[in-house]
Amino acid sequence: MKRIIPIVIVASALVGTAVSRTLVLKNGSFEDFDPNTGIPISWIEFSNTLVSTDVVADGAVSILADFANGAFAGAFQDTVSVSGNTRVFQRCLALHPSSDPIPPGGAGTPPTAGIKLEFFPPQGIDPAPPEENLAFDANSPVDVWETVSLNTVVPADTTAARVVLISFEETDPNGNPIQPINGPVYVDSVSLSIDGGANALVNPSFESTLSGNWNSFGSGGSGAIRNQFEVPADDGVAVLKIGGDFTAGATQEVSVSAGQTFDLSAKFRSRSTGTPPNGGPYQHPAARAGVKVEWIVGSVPQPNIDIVPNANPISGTTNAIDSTDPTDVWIPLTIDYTMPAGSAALLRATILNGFGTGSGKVYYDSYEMVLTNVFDGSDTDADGDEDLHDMALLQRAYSGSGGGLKFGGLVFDHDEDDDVDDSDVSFTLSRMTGPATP
Ligand SMILES: [Ca+2]
Ligand SMILES: [Ca+2]
Ligand SMILES: [Ca+2]
Ligand SMILES: [Ca+2]
Repeated sequence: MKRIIPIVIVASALVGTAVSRTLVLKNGSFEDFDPNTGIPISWIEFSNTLVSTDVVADGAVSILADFANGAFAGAFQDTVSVSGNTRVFQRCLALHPSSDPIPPGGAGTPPTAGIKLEFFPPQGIDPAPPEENLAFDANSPVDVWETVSLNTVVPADTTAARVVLISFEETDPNGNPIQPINGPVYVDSVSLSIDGGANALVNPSFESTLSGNWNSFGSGGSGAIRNQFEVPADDGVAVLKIGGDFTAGATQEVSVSAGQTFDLSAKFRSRSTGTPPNGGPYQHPAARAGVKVEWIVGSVPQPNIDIVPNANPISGTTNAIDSTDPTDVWIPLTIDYTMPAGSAALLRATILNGFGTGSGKVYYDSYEMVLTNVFDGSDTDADGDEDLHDMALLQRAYSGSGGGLKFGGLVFDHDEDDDVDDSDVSFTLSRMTGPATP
């Protein structure tokens, strides 16, 4: 179970402005490792990417991705799930040695190494339960339009809503329809007002073809279709007809934001003429129809921030090195990415050596990844507090004004000037919370 990071949306961070930070990457200096295997704790390695004492930027070991035979080599760590507008900032040091550097690649694709930020479906951010008003049933009068409405507020973390016009039909234990067979239900004049605005639905009166806006659902021949002439429309000339022996209806998705008022209504009608299931009254005592909303948590951003050429380039981001970079020096790599509005993802941090032809070694050390504007202060272990555990790292990361960033400093460098100095210490100390869970 991944920890859920509660998202507090604050004015977007600007360089030079003090911003709060949460460190979400564990063991980024690779100092904790299994002595029998050389695999660093909290990391999943591939192609024998193990700790090394050959060259080190912080502590006693780095991690070596040896691109020896054209296979990708590296390691990754799944961190936390976040939703839209969260800023993700990664920093890592990489070195390729003059004794076995990244090769130029010859006629083939030049090999590349670097850090990646990969997006997977969010974990632990579950959509809020659906809400519904199924007020139309066998007791509703026939041959007149009845209004069914649902008035609610968009729940937290929600970025989209699926409006559902539905006829809910019970079945017997074998999944067969229950007698008496029901007649269809007709729908017209659907209205969705978000924060009191104009109708947010496309084709709300079914005057146009349904394809591309309303999606029919239902099994066993049940479903929703556009209909004219069977009943007089409430608006225009066409209505939606939901029919068949099983639960069926039509859906349409709209973008929403948490906290917005959500006022949905639609007109429902059944008819006295004809014979079920194609006509006749909506008569089954257990059947009911109405409006429903299913809440949707954000979509996963695409594509990943990768080391392959021209992969989702981000302004201000340098996340890859190749044969043209100097050898035997630690080169800083960064990814500075803000999750798009309406998105959500589990964030995977990856180091990687590969892509292209040839072989070469790359060492990595001092890998940090922070979220900004999630926690007001310096939360070094993503547990939602700033306590003495967090303070213990401040002393280690202190570098003084202009002193550069030591490993562990990224979560404390609130003014983003690449040091941890007295102003960063003041910012941090004034935001002590004590332990969130004693
Ligand atoms: Ca290290
Ligand atoms: Ca209509
Ligand atoms: Ca903490
Ligand atoms: Ca600073």
